[in-house]
Amino acid sequence: MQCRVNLRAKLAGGRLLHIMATHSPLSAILAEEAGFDGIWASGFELSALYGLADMSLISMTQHLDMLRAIAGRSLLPIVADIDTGYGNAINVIHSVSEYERAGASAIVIEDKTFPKVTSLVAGGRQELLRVEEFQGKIEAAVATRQDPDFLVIARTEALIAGLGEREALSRAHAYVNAGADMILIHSKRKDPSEIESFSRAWKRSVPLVIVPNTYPDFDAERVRALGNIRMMIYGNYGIRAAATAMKEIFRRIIADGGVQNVHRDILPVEDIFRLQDMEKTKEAEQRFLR
Ligand code: SPV
Ligand code: MG
Repeated sequence: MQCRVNLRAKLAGGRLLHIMATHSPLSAILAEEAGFDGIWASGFELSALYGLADMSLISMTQHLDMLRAIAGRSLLPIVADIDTGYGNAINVIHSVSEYERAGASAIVIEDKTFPKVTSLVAGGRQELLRVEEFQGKIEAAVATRQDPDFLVIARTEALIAGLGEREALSRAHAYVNAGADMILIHSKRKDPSEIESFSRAWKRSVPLVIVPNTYPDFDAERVRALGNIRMMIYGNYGIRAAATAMKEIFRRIIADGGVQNVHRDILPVEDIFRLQDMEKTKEAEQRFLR
């Protein structure tokens, strides 16, 4: 049996890791084939898949079910976006054991209050937890994990909430002191200035994670130059890519009055059979159906 790639070992290799957002096993298979280092089990993407706002409306069970399905079809390490941890430190204890058992290699937990509001929406209500309370949640996550290689990544939304770099740094220090393996620093500025400045000011050995959704020009070369960012999560690119393709093809089918043109521009069904592992199923039919 093949084993899942060890994320902590991959990080120890020293390379900047590229983690692709997914919302389904199919998108995870495509991310693996494209060559990503890991998968982001994104709360935003799964909410969007259900046609819902990313505001703690998707339950832990729904997110876990999808993560299990993804883990069943990809051996890439999965970084689980558990939002606020579904409640207080007691909820975090329950979620960490569930996510670890489901096959996640890491969780990202953010310092917002439950229910959360998605980070990037204009005018979003962004309320942060007291530092001590969030430290308790990190400590609960660290104490609960069974596998020492399971990463607990603390995400501060201080910049998203407009509280500035001092507050972001002070929270990041407190979260490292509570045992976080990495710090995710999120920003919704259209340029990477906040992230660059935070990264330069960050002197701890614990590495940083970023989600360059609103500052897409910040590419791997620029990120590597800073030296302490070790993971880039492409936070909503899976669902946006899927929606872009569906929107355009659906529009053309209506405009053309049929599928006579679009069929040339989309994957043939044989490619979907391959993604479904149809060959293996046919072999099993030959062998077992009598
Ligand atoms: C997600 O993908 O669910 C994220 C990233 O948390 S963002 O939507 O940019 O906050
Ligand atoms: Mg999220």
